Amino acid sequence: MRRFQDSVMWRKLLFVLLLSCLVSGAIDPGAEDEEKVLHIGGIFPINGTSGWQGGQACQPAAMLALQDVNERADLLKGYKLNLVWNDSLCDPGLGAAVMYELLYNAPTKLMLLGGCSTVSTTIGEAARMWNLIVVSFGSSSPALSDRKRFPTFFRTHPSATVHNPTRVKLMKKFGWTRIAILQQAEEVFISTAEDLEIEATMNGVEILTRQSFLNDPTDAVKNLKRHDARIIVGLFYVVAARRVLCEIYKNNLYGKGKVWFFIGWYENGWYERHLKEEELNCTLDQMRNAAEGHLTTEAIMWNRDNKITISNTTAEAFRKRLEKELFNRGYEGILDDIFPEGYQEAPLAYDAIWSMALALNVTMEKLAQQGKSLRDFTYSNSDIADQIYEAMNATQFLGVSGPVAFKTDGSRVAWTQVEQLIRGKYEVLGYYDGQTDNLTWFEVERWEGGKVPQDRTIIKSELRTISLGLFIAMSCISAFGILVSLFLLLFSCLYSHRRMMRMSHPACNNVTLGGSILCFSSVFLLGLDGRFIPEENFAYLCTARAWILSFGFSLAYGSLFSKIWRVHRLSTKSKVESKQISVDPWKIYAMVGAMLVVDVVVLSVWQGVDPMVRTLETFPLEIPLDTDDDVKIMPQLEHCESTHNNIWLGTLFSIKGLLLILGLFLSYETRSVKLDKINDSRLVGMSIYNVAVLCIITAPVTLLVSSQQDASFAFAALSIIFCCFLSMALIFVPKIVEVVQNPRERVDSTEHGPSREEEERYHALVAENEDMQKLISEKEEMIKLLKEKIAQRNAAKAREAASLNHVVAAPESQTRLRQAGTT
Ligand code: ABU
Repeated sequence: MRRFQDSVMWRKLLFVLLLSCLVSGAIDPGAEDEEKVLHIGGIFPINGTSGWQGGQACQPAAMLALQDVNERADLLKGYKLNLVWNDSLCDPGLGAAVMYELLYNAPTKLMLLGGCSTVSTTIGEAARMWNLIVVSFGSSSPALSDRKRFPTFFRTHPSATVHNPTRVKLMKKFGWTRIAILQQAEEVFISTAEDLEIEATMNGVEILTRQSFLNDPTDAVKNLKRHDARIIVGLFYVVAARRVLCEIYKNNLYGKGKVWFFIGWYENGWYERHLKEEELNCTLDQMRNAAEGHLTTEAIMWNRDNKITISNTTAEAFRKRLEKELFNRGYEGILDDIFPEGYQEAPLAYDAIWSMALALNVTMEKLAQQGKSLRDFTYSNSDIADQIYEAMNATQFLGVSGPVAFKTDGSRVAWTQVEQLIRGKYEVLGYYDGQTDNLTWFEVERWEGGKVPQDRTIIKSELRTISLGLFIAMSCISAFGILVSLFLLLFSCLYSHRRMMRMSHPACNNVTLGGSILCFSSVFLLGLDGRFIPEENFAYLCTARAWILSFGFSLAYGSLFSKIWRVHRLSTKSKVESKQISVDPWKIYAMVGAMLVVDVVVLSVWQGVDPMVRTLETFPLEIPLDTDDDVKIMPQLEHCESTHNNIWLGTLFSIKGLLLILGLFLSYETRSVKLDKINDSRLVGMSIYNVAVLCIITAPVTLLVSSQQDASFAFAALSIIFCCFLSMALIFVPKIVEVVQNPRERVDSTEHGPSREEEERYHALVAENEDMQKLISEKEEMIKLLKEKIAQRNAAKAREAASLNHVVAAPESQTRLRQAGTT
């Protein structure tokens, strides 16, 4: 590559040294009579090694035009038009040097003819200082349409912006809404890319990335790959295009699923040439493979309807003449359809000379009326320059490139042609007229894989739903649970008069059953998801789940809790007090009601302040197994969430959690209490253990596995089902067994059972009996006391009597003693 650049440098230096000799030698030898010759200057890109070297075919075309113009007696009467030209190599510096040589060497040039955007930009900007009109046959840069910067610039070559509506039209046709741009860092391509960005964005096409390079496209192409670009518009000269193509091959950015838009003015087989000179690291086959299938857009440069044009010839006749001329000049490859660069633009060069000649002709006639001549033109004569400008602006004719007319910005209006490289040959796919937005399409495009490539990987969002089998199984068990609850409700009502039922507070049991029915229903709601509920109704489902599960819990657990609460209260009173406390159903209802009120308050505030909505959790993309299309699956899982979800859940869980812990404590405290008034207190306690333990485990685990819909649902559903069934079993199975074992009690109690009055009397008698027993025991106590007192008194009396008897007996004994002593 370095050797190649050095050789280019040497060629440029040599070129500058020889420039002046060459310019003077370029004067057409036919223009001998200087007085009768009008001179125009020409700057052609021919022998360069980069950029566009279209002068190879355009210079011969311009000479043919010059010949034709000079043969016309009605044009520029009495004058011959002469073209003084030189090669710019499509190098702006050399282009400027050629221009200075043309201007600072006699004779005076009336106009300048140029090609290649980079050179035209230089000379187009400077030409006004010499009052020179510049006409370009090979400059596509949109920047050249800026009248302020290029006030005297005209071109027969359409602006590169004409491709952009065509490209966008195709993108819309094939449904591509995301494209990338790769551009060479030259003003022509920068301004084209800018225009494309605007055009694309206006039409809803997003620019994924815009990569730029000066000479080496390696990094830029890698970046395109990194961005996963699929539809790429490439804007570069042909030498750079070959480097890009080689990188495209190396980065595997071609073939199925990739579409490249290239500029259409590269000559046929451009990707097969100069591979060695340009030291490309790709083989011919690799270049062919990478190039296959790309699309090109190009303004139509050859008149398609083959009408007679201004030069009394048809486009086809001109083509033949040009090919002969090129062959004579040594381009023998044209026999094999290998054309020199600029072959496509040759009609533009031909028509450019014609438009200059026509404008000069009109100006000459106008000047003649003013007694002036074109020979009066000097580089400081703006008057004649203005008149040439006016004439150029008004120029209209049918040329070999089609109808020639200039817009106010000096650009050419043109149709565009879309081609595709199919099996190594460019096939015309259609034409587009940007002015009428009319696309003529032949439907001959060919896509590798048989399908229009996508502009990106299609991401299909797929809702993760609860496995249908699991949902059906849990729903069936819950439905069965509801039926069992209803059966138990019936049982509770039918046998409510049995002593065993009465002593277990059927009202409380019925509330438990009601709560269980709601909990079972909530299982069904927990299993409903986006498969069954439309997105817009999902928030209602979220609300229903929260309300029904909360209410179900408060009813079922609340009634158990209130029962154990009463047991605890009774067990902590003295026997007498405890007997006086009656267990009225309203007290149980009040406690459950209080829990429901708390639920209503919390849930209402939650719903009012921060309602639950449907949110989607997304998971890493997955590759589908059943298709080789460019599709990826984005799994999503629906959740019910509020903005401050944690606060609301925390509040609700804290309240319920406290109740569960308190329930556990009360159950433990009353574990060995046996009360007649509440005969199933131990079973209720066991139910509470069961509910509390399961809830305390389930709530956090369900939150932890919330991203696994099946596990989370199964865990929650099984806990609810298990809690409900176990509580129902603990409370009702002993009662059912009792009813089954003693069916007679039911008959007795229902047919001859005591009436309410009898029952009250019984209670009164029991109370009276207890009072009497108390009285008796008091009396017995008193009797005992009195007896003791009497016994004490009697004992005292006895002692008194005994002492009296002793006193009376003493003299007698003394007498007896004395009597014995005297004797
Ligand atoms: N069609 C050739 C255009 C070359 C250029 O704009 O420089």
